Amino acid sequence: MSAITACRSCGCPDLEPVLDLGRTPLADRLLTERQLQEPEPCYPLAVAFCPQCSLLQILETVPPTVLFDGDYPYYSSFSDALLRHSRQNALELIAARRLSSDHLVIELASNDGYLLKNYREQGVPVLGIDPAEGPARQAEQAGIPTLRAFFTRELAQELAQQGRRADVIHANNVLAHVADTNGFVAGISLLLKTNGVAVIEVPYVKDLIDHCEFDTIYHEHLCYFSVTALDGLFRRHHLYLNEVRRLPIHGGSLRLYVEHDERPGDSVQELLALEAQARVNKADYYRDFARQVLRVKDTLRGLLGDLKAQGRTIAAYGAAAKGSTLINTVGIGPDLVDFVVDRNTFKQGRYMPGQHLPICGPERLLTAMPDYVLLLAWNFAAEILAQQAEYRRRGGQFIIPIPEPKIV
Ligand code: DWN
Repeated sequence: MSAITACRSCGCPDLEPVLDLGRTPLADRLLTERQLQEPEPCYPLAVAFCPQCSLLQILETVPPTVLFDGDYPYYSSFSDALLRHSRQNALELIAARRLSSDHLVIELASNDGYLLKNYREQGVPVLGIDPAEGPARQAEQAGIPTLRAFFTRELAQELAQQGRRADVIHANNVLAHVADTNGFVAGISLLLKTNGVAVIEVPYVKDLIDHCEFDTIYHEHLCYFSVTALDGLFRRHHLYLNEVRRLPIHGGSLRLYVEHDERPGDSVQELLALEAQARVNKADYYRDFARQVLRVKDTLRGLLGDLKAQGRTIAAYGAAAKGSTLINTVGIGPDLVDFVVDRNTFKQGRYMPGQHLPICGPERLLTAMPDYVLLLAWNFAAEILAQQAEYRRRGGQFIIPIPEPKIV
């Protein structure tokens, strides 16, 4: 573990502190019963802004081999909304670029094959790259060839030398996770064919700040990107952001279309202008964030405390990484919440980091009928509330914590 002293992207040493969330456990390190007895490592979680390239970032770097080991519990395929989102993305690219058996689509951080399976179904050759053993195994079982590896400049070089350059590279929710930001982008440049496109999704920092999504800050997420910061990062590697779309997924994301040639569409200029107007590229845009976070934390703690004082029972939904930041920074332990439910079977039977809340299957909501359910996976509120129609019909209520705690 180490703390950076200069910007992860441009190397500027004058990082300005924005928010300090204290020391927290690793958000996806769900504990087994035996591990509950062992000391749990906690790491500083502080956010800073780079005044030179505008990148928001955390200071601590936990080694990737610790974060994404054989126990990594995140499987993309547990959300129907995410599966639909990914399928649309693949089908659109197959049509737009007339992809066929003569092409190659490579996904960096391909997880359980949730996206590449759509290309495979249409006869387009694919290669997944992912270091996390469990999801990679699942992908291979679904017929997706998967290299168990972290994507680096060196790996890109190796694949390019083997003649395995890509027509399309996908990199969803991985650019922010990589410690060597520049090496990763340089690798994309090496791996992408001259007329290929890299389609990259990242959570959008403007949504994070505007909707107070502080729980999406944890050690896996090293960077929080604006279009301004991304534009500079890609240019450094002679890659160009030619189109960008805002998407609702994960609380607000950007989908970037990056190519070797510069031919920017209006969408890039529009978002750069929006960011300049909102001052996303200035430190003062982030100054009030820490105060907003404190306000949401106090309101939520107060609400849960009042409900408990009235004798109400409370559970939580979603053993999400963001849920770990929320419960550990707000201080939501077994005195407030009895259990967490999640439909990822790998997570069931384990315990949330730090607060050690037990994780069970969603059917527990109907058997225990807690009065309230704190929705830790608030980014999938529509999907989860629809699934839990029966719990709500019987009188159960959800608490949505972000951007402002509210009962629905
Ligand atoms: O970048 C990352 C993002 C994209 O995903 C990672 N580093 C880790 C992960 O973050 P997360 O754990 O906060 O992601 P989710 O997808 O918001 O987590 C939702 C959780 O809720 C999952 O454990 C699955 C679960 N779930 C469920 O039990 N029933 C989700 C849905 C939609 C459901 O219906």
